[in-house]
Amino acid sequence: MTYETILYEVAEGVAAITLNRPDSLNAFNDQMIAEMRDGLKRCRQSQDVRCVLLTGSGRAFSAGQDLKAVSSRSTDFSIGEHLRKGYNRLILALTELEKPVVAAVNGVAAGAGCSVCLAADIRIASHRASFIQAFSKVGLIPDSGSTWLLTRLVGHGRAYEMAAMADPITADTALDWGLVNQVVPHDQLPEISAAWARRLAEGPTLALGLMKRALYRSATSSLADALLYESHLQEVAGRSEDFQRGLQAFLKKEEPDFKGR
Ligand code: LHQ
Repeated sequence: MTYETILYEVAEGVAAITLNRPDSLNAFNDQMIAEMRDGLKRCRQSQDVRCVLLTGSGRAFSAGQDLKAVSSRSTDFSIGEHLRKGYNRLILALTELEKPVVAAVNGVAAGAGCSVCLAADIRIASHRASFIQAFSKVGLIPDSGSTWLLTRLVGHGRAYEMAAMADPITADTALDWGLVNQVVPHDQLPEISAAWARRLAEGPTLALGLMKRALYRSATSSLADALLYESHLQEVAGRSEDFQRGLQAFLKKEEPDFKGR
């Protein structure tokens, strides 16, 4: 698939996916959802990709669903079907990808654009970034995973406030609430987020993928189940080449050269 609404580049183990419809603040139309899903499939399949870096071109990360595209649909357009066939699969492609996903939030992330941010594993925000659960402004409820992901990140009270009020949350407040990992000066965002992504890509990415799976699963399991699941996944990590490399490097007092296998 050739892409018209996203940019896709791989370098140094990092696949950079840039949402690229800047005139509409990178709002998602059907084509952009499909291209992003295809890009994530490539990331999953390629051994050259050990980390994904998401960002937006222009002044926004993403303004969410393209509302102009929605308004031009016929009256029997089903939002539920649209979500099930598009965004739900996109969000699961991000959260089930067993590779770290970093979002470099370069500007406003609204509606489903905010949900996509929340589905990343690490969020680095420009000081110009803001987060808007814009759904209620158009009479909708949070979707594309926001009810689940946002509540787990910031708790019910703040999630409800964001969803009901739909006010922009600044980067500094987002940091204070645990919604982002770091806030950086706008002009340093590309460099700093790329450094995070490269560092993750050089890490024990097999283990980073397994821990992502375990962390998501822990949200819906008992402690006893989590302990059992950890022991299964640790069995896998413990048989990896990376564990041997890590162990030998520790004994030799060297930096490990992890391969992600
Ligand atoms: C846009 C959009 C946009 C199209 C800005 N669409 N053009 C899922 C399934 C199905 C149905 C519905 O929804 C969903 C999930 C959702 O995502 S619902 C939530 C959808 N998103 C929103 O409600 C956010 C709408 N946008 C805004 O509130 C503002 O644009 C924000 C606060 C993001 C930015 O405000 P400003 O910085 O003042 O920019 P602007 O409003 O002037 O926008 C710049 C341009 O981008 C403008 O186009 P124009 O031709 O006039 O220059 C906007 O129309 C366009 N744009 N968001 N979602």
